[in-house]
Amino acid sequence: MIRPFRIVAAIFLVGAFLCSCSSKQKETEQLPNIIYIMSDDHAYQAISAYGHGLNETPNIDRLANEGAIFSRACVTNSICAPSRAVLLTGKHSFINGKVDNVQPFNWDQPNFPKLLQANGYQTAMIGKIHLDGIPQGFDFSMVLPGQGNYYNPDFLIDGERVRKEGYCTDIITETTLDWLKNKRDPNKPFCVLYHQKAPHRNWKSAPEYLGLYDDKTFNPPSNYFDDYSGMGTAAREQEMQIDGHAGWGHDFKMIVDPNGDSTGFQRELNRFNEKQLVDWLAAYTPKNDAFKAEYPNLSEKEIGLWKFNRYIKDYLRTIKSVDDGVGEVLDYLEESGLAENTIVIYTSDQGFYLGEHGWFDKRFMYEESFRTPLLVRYPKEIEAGTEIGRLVQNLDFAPTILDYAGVEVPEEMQGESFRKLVSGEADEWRDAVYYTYYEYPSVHMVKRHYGVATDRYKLMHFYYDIDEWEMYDLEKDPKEMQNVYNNPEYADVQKMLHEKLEEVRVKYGDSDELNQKYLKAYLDHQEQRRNRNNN
Ligand code: SGN
Ligand code: CA
Repeated sequence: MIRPFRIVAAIFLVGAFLCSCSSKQKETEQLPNIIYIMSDDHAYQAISAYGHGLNETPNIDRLANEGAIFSRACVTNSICAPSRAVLLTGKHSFINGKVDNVQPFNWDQPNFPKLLQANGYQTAMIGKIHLDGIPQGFDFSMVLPGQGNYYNPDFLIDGERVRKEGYCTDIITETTLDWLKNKRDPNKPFCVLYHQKAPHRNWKSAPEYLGLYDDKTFNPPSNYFDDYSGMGTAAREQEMQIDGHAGWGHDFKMIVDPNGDSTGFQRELNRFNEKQLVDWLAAYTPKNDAFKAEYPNLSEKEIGLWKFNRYIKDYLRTIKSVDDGVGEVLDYLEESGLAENTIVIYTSDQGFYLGEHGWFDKRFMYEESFRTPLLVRYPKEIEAGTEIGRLVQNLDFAPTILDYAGVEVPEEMQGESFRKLVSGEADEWRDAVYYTYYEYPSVHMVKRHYGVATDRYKLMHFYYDIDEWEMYDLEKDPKEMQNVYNNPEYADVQKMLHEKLEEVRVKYGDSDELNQKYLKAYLDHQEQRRNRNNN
């Protein structure tokens, strides 16, 4: 005979077992939070985890040490606003319509934050978005209008313009932390887009880092004095040389140039408060005076090297504040117990030239601006120290984030979720990516082009006012110094790349007709602007 208390005990035990299972299940089914950190123009060469030895970014490096680092993450269109439109929509520029910094962006189209919201997420957008109109898909938004300012910037808070005293990078970090700590609903999963303006031109450092690297001399990349003899017309005709197109005032922070002429930089200091101005002048005046005293005796090469140093130091100083902010956010996740269940992504809207080919800026499909840094930490799924060398693209962010959040990825999104790639479960991955660039004629004069990249090769077509092909073998020529298009040794590769290019253009829905359509819209827009200015 079974005694009643045994039956009760058995029921209790089974019940307790079921209960513990379902609470475990609940735990594993808990939706992850997402912190998507994007800076503006942050070259992978300036993240110490990438091993270039330029600077130290201990906090961003934590993501690589505790998660994954991608060595061949790239963008579809290496310029700011289009990159952000691709991030939000998961569609190529020629499909979402935001092909360059001047065309309007249609916020009414579907985007991943809207889909997260519809699935119970709380969302926020803090920092630079560079897309006109009130951001859609966010419970809270505080964005810089356009490019924004480094010092005492204006913000649009849910659409209302407010000036904030202080340094832009710090304000964006503080606002993000405040939202995480005090504003969000702790019962909902969250997704916050934490977007820095830094290290965008013109690289104004925080007051505390104005003297950082003063005691150091940086060597430029080996192709800093490139004469472009192995490249094409587009490389020769750009306007983004540090030693050539960067200005004494705006870029090199001189109020009076070495020839004694006013640079106009003084005007940029009007935004500073008294303390900021005093600190700024105390830091720059002695450096500028010392250079001007030496200037008459310097060779052209020495001046070129000085310019590189002024540029890279200012650029890296702004990154120091970005890295500090990442550290504060990661510390908060640890302290609050959120770290385990929060996916942290660090990336940039594109890469940047740190003197390679003599350049600053981006836009080209050459490696330094085509690629972008990408680091992802998610302890539940990603092993510490993971390295991913496959071609992932900013087109993949929307589908990846939706995948992690358990939201069905809409058919119309063109990227692929890299969730399984990074957790080590994917058997297959793409072998080619597609690239387009449209903003020409414009600042920096990088010609219109499109192209295809595989793990080893790249094929690009520059069009509109030229018709030139370029092809590079990244294994033999990682710095892309020698165009091998029409080199008979590469005849088979060239044929293969043309086929691949055709394949990706068909796959994503691009064509010469679309290029003509966007070209016409761009030229019309320029003409309208000229007419407005003349009237
Ligand atoms: C500004 C910069 C350019 C930069 C574009 C686009 N000039 O015009 O150097 O290429 O933005 O950058 S500056 O006078 O503002 O410094 S983007 O990141 O917004 O695409
Ligand atoms: Ca940018």
